Amino acid sequence: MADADSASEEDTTVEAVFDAVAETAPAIRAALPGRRVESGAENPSGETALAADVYADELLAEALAAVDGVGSYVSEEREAAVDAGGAVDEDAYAVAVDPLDGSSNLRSNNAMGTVVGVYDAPLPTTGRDLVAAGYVLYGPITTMVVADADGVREEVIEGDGEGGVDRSVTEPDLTLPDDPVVYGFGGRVPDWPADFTAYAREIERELKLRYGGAMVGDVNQVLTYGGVFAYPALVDAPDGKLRLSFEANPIAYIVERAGGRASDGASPIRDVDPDGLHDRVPLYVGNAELIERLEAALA
Ligand code: AHM
Ligand code: MG
Repeated sequence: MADADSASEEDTTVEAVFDAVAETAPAIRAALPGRRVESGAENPSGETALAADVYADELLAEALAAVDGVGSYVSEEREAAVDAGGAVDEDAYAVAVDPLDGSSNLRSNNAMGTVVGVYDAPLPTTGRDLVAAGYVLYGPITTMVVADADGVREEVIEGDGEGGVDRSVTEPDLTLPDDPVVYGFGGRVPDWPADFTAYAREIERELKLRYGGAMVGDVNQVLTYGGVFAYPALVDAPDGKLRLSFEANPIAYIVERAGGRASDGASPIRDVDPDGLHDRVPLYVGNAELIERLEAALA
């Protein structure tokens, strides 16, 4: 799908993907109060899924697999890709989704999100094959941030989950502020490697801590105020916690399109070549200068 002739077709599919995500968001949100309990199942990363994770995955699978030009639906909640017509159309996109990112925040009623990456190749592949990425943030307001060939925009999404959805663009050209203000780092401090701890000690003297435990919420603060978010390599988990295809790559694409940088500690996230769909990777994103210092600290 890389040739110039198919450019408008690409745009139409990307647009249709985010139309489907926007239309699903109010229903996912409306379903949260009754789905704070465990589903009884584990996801492919070995974590206990909540009923809300499972339901969000089902709604998104149905909506995204129905989009013309989407060949496969790939989810953090599923072992394997769902064929959405990809077998008959080799030009189709693969859409990778973390249906409910940060869902452990549901019990304590804090922010969560949905993460979406649109890849121009079957997964697993690198983030260089992303043609667009976005996320929905279920905060006090439901917002959707979309990064594509045109740049990054923020929309507010309103709706009651029954079908009708109102969308309004609140920020047509989202870029990282030059002067960083906030930072948020995941994992327990005693589990951090010494070189990352030394970097964190510097950063905490310069910036203000903002950590909410949902990557989408924490990255959205970095995009809003400038700064750095990390879920670092841990001593006993050198690949960190976040998944490359569903979390790190889409967030890397968005932050880079907004003028920032995204690293695995040594190289751009989008250069990481995965072995499997559910591979994990350390993630460091934010203002370029802060990510360059991070890479120097870990070198
Ligand atoms: P999830 O997709 O299963 O919810 O896990 C990912 C989340 C991220 O949103 C967040 O950055 C991280 O897990 C927080 O982990 P912790 O609770 O260990 O700080
Ligand atoms: Mg997640």
